[in-house]
Amino acid sequence: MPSRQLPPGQQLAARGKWPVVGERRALPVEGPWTVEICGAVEAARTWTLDELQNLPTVERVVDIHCVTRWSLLDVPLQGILLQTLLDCVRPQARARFISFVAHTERQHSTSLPLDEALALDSLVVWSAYGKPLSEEHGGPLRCVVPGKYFYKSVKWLRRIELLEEDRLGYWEREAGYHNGADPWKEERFAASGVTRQQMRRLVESRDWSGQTLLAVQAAGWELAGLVARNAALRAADFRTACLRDADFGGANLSNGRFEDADLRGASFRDADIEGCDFSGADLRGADLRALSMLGVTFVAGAKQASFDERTRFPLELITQLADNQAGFVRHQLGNKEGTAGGEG
Ligand SMILES: Nc1nc2c(c(=O)[nH]1)N[C@H]1C(S)=C(S)[C@@H](COP(=O)(O)O)O[C@H]1N2
Ligand SMILES: [Mo]
Repeated sequence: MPSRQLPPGQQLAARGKWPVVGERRALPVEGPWTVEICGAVEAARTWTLDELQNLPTVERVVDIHCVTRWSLLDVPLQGILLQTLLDCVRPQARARFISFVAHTERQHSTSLPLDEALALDSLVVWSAYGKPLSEEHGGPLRCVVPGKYFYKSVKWLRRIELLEEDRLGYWEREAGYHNGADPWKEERFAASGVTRQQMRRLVESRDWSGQTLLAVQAAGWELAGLVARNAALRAADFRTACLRDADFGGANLSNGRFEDADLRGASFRDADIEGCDFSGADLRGADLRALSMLGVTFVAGAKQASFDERTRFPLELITQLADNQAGFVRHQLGNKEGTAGGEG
């Protein structure tokens, strides 16, 4: 068991598995990997990976907390402190924010107040668990900002910019991720952008297909037969709602709250349900052939999701669940062997 506590709402990732989240690869580079520091600094400069590795390196053991609710404790890393690099370029007095930019198609980035990034002992890292970082985890070079949700840790780090004004990162801008990102305060998502009037209209129409509705507050609502195909519904609150036969096919429901919801006959086919909480939900006859099950909860204390022989559950996704969740699901499906869960 871990010696330290997990932040609220987090669970340990399945043993020995480090999930891959977001982009999976960098753009190709010619020659050696480089990283550049520019912007509000006295002496901008670029290092090759080799040159970096000849600066004073550090080894750190850090905890990783993804906003989709999985955590890894005690990850041994090797790299260099951000402070060491900044000492070389000397930030100007007007530099108040720092932006980390990836070498990827969408120029992925994230940002932090400069003083926070330094106070947290941010690292630029090339090795984890004693091995060079794999490409999917950001190799050859990524950022690790301990003490923030992992979306503040850019993979394939290519450029560090010192800024006077903040520049929102990719997830913060496109997905409404909270710019604070403190896992101990559960700063997961910025507030909902949906007005009450909009919500009333949505409830009447029952058709949310293709819409982007961040952090919808629909706890306790009567939404049977809702059609929300391919909708972007991150961080929705559907606790105790009636969602019988709802169609969430292809929707993005990451971090959704479905505790005690009535989801009989609902479809999550090809939906993104990472970080969803289904504890106490009625999943009889539901279709859970989702894209991924990372960080999904089906049981919390006495609150258990109910399955029946018509519940469709892809067996190959069970291995993505935390150990206790996987155990619970196996038990549920095992009780109905031969009838449910034959999607493996
Ligand atoms: N370049 C880049 N960096 C990124 C992301 C991304 O999509 N692109 N996703 C972030 C998110 S949300 C998380 S949780 C971690 C995932 O890192 P991992 O795949 O090594 O677990 O990377 C972060 N850094
Ligand atoms: Mo994440």
